[in-house]
Amino acid sequence: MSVESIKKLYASMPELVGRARKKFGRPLTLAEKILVSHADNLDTQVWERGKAQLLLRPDRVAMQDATAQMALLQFIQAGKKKVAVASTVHCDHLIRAQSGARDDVERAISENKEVYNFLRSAARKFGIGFWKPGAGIIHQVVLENYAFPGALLIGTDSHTPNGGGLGMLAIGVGGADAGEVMAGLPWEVLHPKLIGVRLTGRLQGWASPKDVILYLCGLLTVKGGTNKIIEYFGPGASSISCTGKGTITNMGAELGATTSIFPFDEKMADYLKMTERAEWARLAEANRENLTADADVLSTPERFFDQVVEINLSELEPHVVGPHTPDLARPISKLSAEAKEKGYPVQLKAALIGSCTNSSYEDISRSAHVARQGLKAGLKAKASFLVTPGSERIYHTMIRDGFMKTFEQMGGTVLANACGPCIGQWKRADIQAKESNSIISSYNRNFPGRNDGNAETLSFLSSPEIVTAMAFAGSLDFNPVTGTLTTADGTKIKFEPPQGEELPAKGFAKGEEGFEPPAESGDKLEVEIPPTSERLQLLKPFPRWNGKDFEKLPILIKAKGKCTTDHISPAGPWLKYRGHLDKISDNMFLGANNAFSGDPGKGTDVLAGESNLTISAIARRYKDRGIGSVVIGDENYGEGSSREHAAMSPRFLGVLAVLVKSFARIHETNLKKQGILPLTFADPKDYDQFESNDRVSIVGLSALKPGNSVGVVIHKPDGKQIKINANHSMTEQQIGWFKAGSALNALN
Ligand code: MIC
Ligand code: SF4
Repeated sequence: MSVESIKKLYASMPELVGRARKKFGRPLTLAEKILVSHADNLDTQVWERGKAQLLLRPDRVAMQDATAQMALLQFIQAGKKKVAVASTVHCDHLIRAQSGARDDVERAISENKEVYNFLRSAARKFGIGFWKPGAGIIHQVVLENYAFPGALLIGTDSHTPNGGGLGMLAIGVGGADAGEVMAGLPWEVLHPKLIGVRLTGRLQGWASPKDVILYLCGLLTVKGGTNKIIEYFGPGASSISCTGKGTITNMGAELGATTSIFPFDEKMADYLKMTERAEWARLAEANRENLTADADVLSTPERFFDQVVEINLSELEPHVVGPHTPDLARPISKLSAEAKEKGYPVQLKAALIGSCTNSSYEDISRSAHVARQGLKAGLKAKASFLVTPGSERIYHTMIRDGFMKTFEQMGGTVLANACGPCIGQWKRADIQAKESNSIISSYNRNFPGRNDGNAETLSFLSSPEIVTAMAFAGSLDFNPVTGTLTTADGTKIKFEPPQGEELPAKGFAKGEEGFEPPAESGDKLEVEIPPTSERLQLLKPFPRWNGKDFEKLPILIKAKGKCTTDHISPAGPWLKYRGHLDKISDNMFLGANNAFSGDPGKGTDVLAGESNLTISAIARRYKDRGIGSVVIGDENYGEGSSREHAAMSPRFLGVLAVLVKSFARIHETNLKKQGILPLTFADPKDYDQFESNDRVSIVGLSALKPGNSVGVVIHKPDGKQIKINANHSMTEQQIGWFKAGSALNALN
């Protein structure tokens, strides 16, 4: 961000915030101040939480390599010469963790050459900054270089809210949203409701910022934040480091929240100064009033938030969540008994720290303090111990301050500054295929199959310091807060609570400069896509709606239980096809549980009566016959990531409507953007009415209006018809996308 653009935003805020206060007739929360300061038109905008669509002007767009491919392919379709908003691409998701940082980055560069060349050439041509492989994980790099209090950023990754730790609204979106904003359009989002979280007290002992969000995951559940912004405040907020705040806002994605934010404070100013942005800190200090909530909001929050939660940090215990979902939370003191009761494998095969969520200097120094205690007592890690630094700065500071050596001495491996095992880019040799086993990490996601492609891996999440202690124990049956470990000579050791520093006393060490600026003028530059590429494919527009109702469609799959984007479009080995819609579509629903089949990812071609086929194979057969299909789903369908492949593949393979009990925000928008009808049952119990051989009609489509319900007819094989109602949340404009075949078609 240039200092000029920050000055410009801050100069505009007092007037806009003042005008909004008058318009609303009340004081404002911080999130509201930032929203009104980024309104496309403050006066014509309707401000109704949970109802209105906001049209906003983001300050910046960030894209990671796995989603940037589709974002840029869609931007190219819009036919613009240059991006209209400051934007960056970050190469982090495609690096596979195998044998350590240096080798892994080199291997990735050769394996992903075509993709990196495409991203680099497109970035150069269209005026986008490019962070090369190994430079760091998108959210850390954004925090270190671009995030600033009061800003609005959108990013093609669900953990973009990490920037909320630095007082900004940073929001995860699909690639189509990013493409449109880069093309100069305002960004549209449902006006979120507001949850206020009031923090008091101060974290003690083993408790860390991670525990704030793990506790909240248990309290609010993975659906609890949908279409809501979580705004933290209260005296406890300023006791948490800036990067600790980032951990908390990052993982707000696990609550399904639109984003999370902390108010500007000294910790943020310190972090800005430490990352060579003292001038930004000074500007923010001068604009403090607009970077925090109004006084009345702080004193009587229940009048201004839709929901208020109180957390006393002094009483917060370290937590562990999982397996399989981040909202299965308990304090660590309850873990051992629960593991035994539920029959989880107690042995821990791997302990992993770092990732975009938890690789700050504070995290690493506290973990190293635990590691040193174990080493001093003569212990070595019993589980395989992997460390993922978030950025070049962190990596080199870890070497300089001796943390790296400590982790290696305990038997750990330091991986590349990239997503690695967090996104399934992890080549494990320590377990057999489908072997049931437990692992623990300081990451943010733990859906089945997420880390190693094995749905039988039970993945637990905790703070990095707890994970480090657990690496020594190699067992879920250990509570480092109260328990002891026995060393080789029989002595017992009890760990002291971790100690660390929030920021490095000597400043951050500098790594390699991983940034490549765009060309002055991109007019004569070409975007590199080899015509025979297996990794990239230019997009063809999806067909327009033919104006007719959907008649008697087969059900492609009835997803049962949790169906995240990892179930719909798994990552890991499939990441390599993120730029090739046809190829990646072979992964469609591979992880999903089908109510009509015993095997995940499998189903029946009901037209041919043939079972045990992959869902994508069935969809391809229907498509060849020119027949569309519907998908039925459960609660919070599409939870998890921002990957729009989970909407594009179904669209590409002929899915016309997705009918579920409820949707996760980003996925619902992605479906709308790609021209699929996203519907929710008026009565969730209707989910039970759908059987394998039914056909489904969706009727009255030409009368589609905002707020209207839609008729659905279930045709039973014996000719019986059941009529039910479904709702949609489409605006007039979004109905236009549906009719045009996609949002992009509607642009042209
Ligand atoms: C994730 O954490 O699931 C990812 C991988 O970062 C995704 C994006 C993707 O699928 O590329 C996300 O969170 O949006
Ligand atoms: Fe990468 Fe994992 Fe962070 Fe997603 S959550 S950006 S995969 S490190």
